[in-house]
This record gives sequence, C-alpha cells and structure tokens, in this order.
Amino acid sequence: MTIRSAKVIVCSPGRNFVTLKIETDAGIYGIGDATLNGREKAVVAYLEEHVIPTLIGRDARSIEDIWQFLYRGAYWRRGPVTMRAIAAVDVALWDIKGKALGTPLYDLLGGRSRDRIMVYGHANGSTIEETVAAVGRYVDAGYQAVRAQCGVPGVKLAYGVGRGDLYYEPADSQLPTETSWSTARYLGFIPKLFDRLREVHGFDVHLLHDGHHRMTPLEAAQLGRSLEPHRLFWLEDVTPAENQEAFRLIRQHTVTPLAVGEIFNTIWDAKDLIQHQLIDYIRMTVVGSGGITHLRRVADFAALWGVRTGAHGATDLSPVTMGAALHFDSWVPNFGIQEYMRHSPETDAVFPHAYGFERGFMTPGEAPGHGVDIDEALAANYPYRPMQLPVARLEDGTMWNW
Ligand code: GCO
Ligand code: MG
Repeated sequence: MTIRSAKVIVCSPGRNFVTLKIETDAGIYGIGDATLNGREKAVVAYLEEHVIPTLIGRDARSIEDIWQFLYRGAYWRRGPVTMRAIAAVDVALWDIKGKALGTPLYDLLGGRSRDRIMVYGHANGSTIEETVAAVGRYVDAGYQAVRAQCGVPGVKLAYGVGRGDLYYEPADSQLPTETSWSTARYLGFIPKLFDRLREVHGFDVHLLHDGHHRMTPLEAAQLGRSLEPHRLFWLEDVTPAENQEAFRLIRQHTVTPLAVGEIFNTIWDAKDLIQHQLIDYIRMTVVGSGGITHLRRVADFAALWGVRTGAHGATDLSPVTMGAALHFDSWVPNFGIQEYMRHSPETDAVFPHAYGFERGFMTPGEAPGHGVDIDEALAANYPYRPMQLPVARLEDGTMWNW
C-alpha cells in the first residue's frame, strides 16, 4: 500500500487548523493534525516543501521507518515545527493502518486499558465568585476534574480568563495582544481563590491550575506550598522548563503535584524531569510530540518513574489530535487525565468525529483508525485568518512569559 499523494488543508472554522491528508493507492486515506498556534504557516511550508515530496511512493504501512526517516533524515532535529510536521504524517499513517485493518487505533496500540477517559474542563472568571460559579457549572455537568483560572486584581488581561466568548481562545489578534503581569499580585491572590473554591465545592472535585510559565522556581515553590491544604490534582507549567533542573528546587519545597510538557517536542525535553521524579504528570500530546510513535516512547519511559500522562487538549489542538489522543489515552497504562476544551460548533462540523463526551468522561469511539475526518468542502468556506498568541509584560514594561 503505497502513498500516492498528500496535501495540506488550512482552514479556520472558528480558529485556524492545519490538516494533512495522505492518500494511498489502495484508496484509503488518513488524516493528521499539524496545527502550531500562531505559527501555522511555518508547518504548512515544512510539509509542502520538504516532507510531502519525500513521501510519495513509500509504503504507508511502514510507520516506524517513515518516522525515523523524517526525524533522522532532516539532520536538524526536534523543535515545534519539525515535530508537528512529523506528528501529522505519523497520525495520518496510524489512521490509514487502522482503516486498512478495520480496527480502531487503540486496538493497534495493544487494546483498551480503561472503559472511559477522565477529562478536565476549563472554568474561569474575572472574579473569585465568577470562577466559583463557573466551576459549579462543570460539576453540575458531571465533570470530576476542573481547571480554575481567575482574573487577578491589578493585572490587565490575566492568563486563562475568557473575554466574554463561550469558547476561550487566546490567539485573538493579527498582532500579539499586550497583556500585563505581576507575580507578586498573583501569588497573594490565588490561595484566596482556592480557599473559596474548596469552601463552596468541597474536596470531591479534582481542582487543577495553570501557572503558564510565569514564576521563578522559588516563587513556584511558594505557590505550591501555599496550595497544599487544597490538595490540587496538579499545578501546571509553574516555570518554563527549558532548564529541567529548575524543578528540583520546586520539588524540594512542595508536595503539590506538578504537571508540565505542553510545549515539549521530544523525550529529550522531559527526560530529566521524568527520571529524577521531578514531575507527576507529563502534558505532551500527539501533535506536539511527533505523533503516536514518539509519544508512546515518552509514556513508557514515564511509567518507569511513576509519572502519569495528562495530555494537552486546548482548542488549538484540532479534533484530529483529540481523536488520536483519546485512542492513546484508552491504551496507555499510566494514564492520568486528559484536558478537554470544547471546540466550537463550526470546528466540530468541519471535523466529523467518532469520539464522544458524557458527564466528565470521553470515549474514542469504535471507528477504524482514529475516527476523525475532515469535510473539505465545508473547510473551504473558512479561509485562514492570521492570528497570534498574546505577549505579557511586567508592570515596568519588561517583556515576560505569556
Ligand atoms: C492549556 C494551555 C493552553 C495554551 C495554548 C496555547 O493548558 O490548555 O496552557 O491553553 O495556552 O495551547 O496555544
Ligand atoms: Mg497549560
């Protein structure tokens, strides 16, 4: 079964998505996601100019060999653009293999380890009481785990707070929106949010929080320690993890569980964090990490050290990634949780999918492959719109991490 053609489909049904479609001479096609939020066109060019021409005529069944060919063959390894392009090919090929064998992707990986997949939703508000009410709506909808983010008094456009839309989407402008940041204000405020959340909602719901790379290691340690009484499910991305050793300091000071990895691309970004047991959850997902083929190596390595998965699942990960991730989650023995940020109805219509949600849990469906397709005619109604992620500055104007 050889690869006959491949093409990249760029569309914006509510937000931008880059999708790879690979067709074989057997008439079977597979779909992969290559979306890199705010930098989409770089991956489009990588695929169209440098990857697709090398795929034509290859055996579509040789997923591992094609992965190694793309990873080693580029000579220039790793990075978000390269690894998303590889992921798109990899996921499309797993999709093809599942369809060719008439079996869902989870089955190819070794079968199901669980019946349903616990997901966490995103609750946010501009005040504590708004956030408390938002968490309540998720609890009422059956969620067992909810991420809570809140506006911070004195901080303009704090991270993670919706701007009136039902579907939170941070990439909101052709030129990056300038937001402001004060870690001091944040550290003084967030414990009050969780005091109130536990007071109202008790301890039966898992609560999560995302620091979005803003703190120094010591500040992160302080936050982790101050939140210990609230027994969070996890505290995410407290500090940028380019320096994996930084987490050692955090770990020495707090027992609040730590999650990181949504911006990691390969196992090399997470190796030290995992083998020194400096984190509890690894947030890498298929689109960011070279696809199923590489992510399962990460998960198996993490399992050795008691680290569980907690895949990134924001709206910039297309339904194709969501579908593939849910199959992966169904199989992976060291599963922790799956992030689930709902897509808009426009996105869901362009990407018909077999996966489903019911009261806080998801299932991948039983369709062969990953079970997600693209309606190309509908996609053509939604042309690409240049959008970038925001940036953040400290109160004195210093550029900080968004
Ligand atoms: C999360 C994330 C995202 C990112 C987004 C950037 O935990 O869900 O931090 O919402 O900000 O993926 O494109
Ligand atoms: Mg995050």
